[in-house]
Amino acid sequence: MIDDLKQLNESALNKLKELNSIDEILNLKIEYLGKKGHLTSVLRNMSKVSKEMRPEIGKVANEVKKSVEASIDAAVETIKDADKNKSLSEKLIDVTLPGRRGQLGRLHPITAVIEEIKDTFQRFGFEIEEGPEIETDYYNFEALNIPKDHPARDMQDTFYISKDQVLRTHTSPVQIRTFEKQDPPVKIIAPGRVYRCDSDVTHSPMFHQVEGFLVDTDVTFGDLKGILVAFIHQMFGDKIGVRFRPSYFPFTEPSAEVDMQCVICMGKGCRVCSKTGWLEILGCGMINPALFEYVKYDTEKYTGFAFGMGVERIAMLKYQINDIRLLFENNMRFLRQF
Ligand code: 2NL
Repeated sequence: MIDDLKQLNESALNKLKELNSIDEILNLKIEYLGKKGHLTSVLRNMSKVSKEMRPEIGKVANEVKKSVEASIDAAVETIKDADKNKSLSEKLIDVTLPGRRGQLGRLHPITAVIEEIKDTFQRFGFEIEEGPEIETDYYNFEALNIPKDHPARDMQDTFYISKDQVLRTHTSPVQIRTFEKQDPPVKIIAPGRVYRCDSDVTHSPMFHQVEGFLVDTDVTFGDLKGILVAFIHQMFGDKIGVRFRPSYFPFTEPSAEVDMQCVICMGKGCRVCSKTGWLEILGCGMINPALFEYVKYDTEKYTGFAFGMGVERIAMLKYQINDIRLLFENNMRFLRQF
């Protein structure tokens, strides 16, 4: 029996050498050491052995069991180690390589300028209002005192959606809508997209406007001048000169255009300001009382001022951009400069 056990040991170890998968090795373990395995069947003959021999055989059987077990465990470990080394060397990571840089986003220059204008007026106590980009003829023209035969109403200048609907040509309709739902005092900034049928180096069919207005008792042209000069100084520095020139808008009376000293040549005269030393930056005026009739404001009690500016024009002056179309091409090499 001792020979049987030794032979069993040897055959198990020989077979083990041939195996190279963990599954096969575990099957071998069952085949030799399992309940119905070879070792058990050898030991079944124990009853035929003399009592004196039994302890010796038991000892050998134990040794064989331990030896086979140890060899099997070692073989399993070897295979596991090899698998691990293989997967480590395949997925080799070079920890000294520099990391991938995340793309940092930034504001579009138009957005940045709108935010700056909004911030400035919010500090002066103005609130922000927005309105629809598709407007009716009434809000875009009629209630703003723009008569039926005014050139702005022409198909050449305005995008008509239907006989009565247009893409708003200015943000002024927001002001009418605000007047309708709110009694004075009102102190509002209305930023947004507007549309005009026009396209060249300084005109885009879609552009951005910021309009502002203030209605209260005792509002004067002096209040208007004070607010706008403070605004321009905030945006372009308080050394810059500002002047008001008489002008005309259907919705304001009196009206003025506001110039600031050229930011490029500081008033000396250059190509950007056509040698005048001045740049036009916004339009403004005292709200025409005719508008108050539409929204049932008491014209004896209230006066107001309003102003409007083109955001693209301000961005072009601030960042010295010479073609408006650059602002809408979304060329990353252009946008990354701001
Ligand atoms: C410009 C000039 C201006 C206004 C806009 C306005 C709106 C209402 C009543 C009175 Cl509801 N005025 N808006 C007034 C004066 C000038 O814009 O050059 N914009 C780009």
